[in-house]
Amino acid sequence: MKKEYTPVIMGKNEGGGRRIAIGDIHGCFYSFESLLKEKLQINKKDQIFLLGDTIDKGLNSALVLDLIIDLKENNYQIFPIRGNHEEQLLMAYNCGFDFFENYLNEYNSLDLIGERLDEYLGLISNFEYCIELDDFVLSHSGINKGRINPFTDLRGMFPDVKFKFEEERLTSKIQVHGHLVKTISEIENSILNKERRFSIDSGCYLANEEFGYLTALDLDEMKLFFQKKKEGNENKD
Ligand SMILES: [Mn+2]
Repeated sequence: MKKEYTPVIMGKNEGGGRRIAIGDIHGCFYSFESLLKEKLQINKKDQIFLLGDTIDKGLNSALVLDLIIDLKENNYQIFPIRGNHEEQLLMAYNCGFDFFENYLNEYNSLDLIGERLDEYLGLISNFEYCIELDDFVLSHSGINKGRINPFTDLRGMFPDVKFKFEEERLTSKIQVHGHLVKTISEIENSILNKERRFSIDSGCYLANEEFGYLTALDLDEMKLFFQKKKEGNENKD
C-alpha cells in the first residue's frame, strides 16, 4: 500500500525573515555550518530549506544531522526535504542490520551508528518531499511532468509514495531543486537567465576544482551564496 503525500503549502515568510534554499549537503558538516553561521548569518526569522541529500558521501553525516536537530531545538526555522539518500538509508535500515551497515560503509556514513541512531532515523523519516511557497516549489529532483511518480528521477527514488497535488499549479511556479550536480557558473547562469527550473547542487563532497561548493539561494533576492568546501577530508574517493 503506497502512502499518499500532499506537498506542504507554506506561502510567504510571514515573520519577515529571509527564505533560503540550500543544495545537497552530503555529510559536509563544516561547509554547512560555515555557510549558515558565517556566510548567511542566519537568525530565527529566516526560513531555511534543505533540498535533500543531507547525508552520505561526505564524511560527517552525523554532525550534519546533529546540527539540524540542534537548530530545530533552538527554534530556528529549518525545513529539510527528503532526497534519494535519506530514502535509501531508511530502506536499507529495513533490510536488516548487516545490510544497513554495509550500506553506510559504502557511503561513508558509519558515524550514524551510535546512541543517536533512532533519533536520526526519526528525524529523516519526517523530512518532507515537497514544499510549496507562494512563488516557488522546492523538492529534491524537481517535478517531472507526466511521470507516474512526478517527484522522482529516472531511477524512481520514492517508489512507496503516491503524490497528490495539482500538477499545473505547481509546475507553473519556479522550481528550485538539488540532485543534479552543477558548476557554480551554471547555477549563476540559471539565475541570470531567469530559468523556471534549476538545480543548486554544486557537489560539495567532490574534490575536483569545478565542484566542491555548497550553494545557498536567497529566494526573495535571488541572491546566491557559495561556500567552498571547508576541509579536504570531506571526500574519500
Ligand atoms: Mn545528491
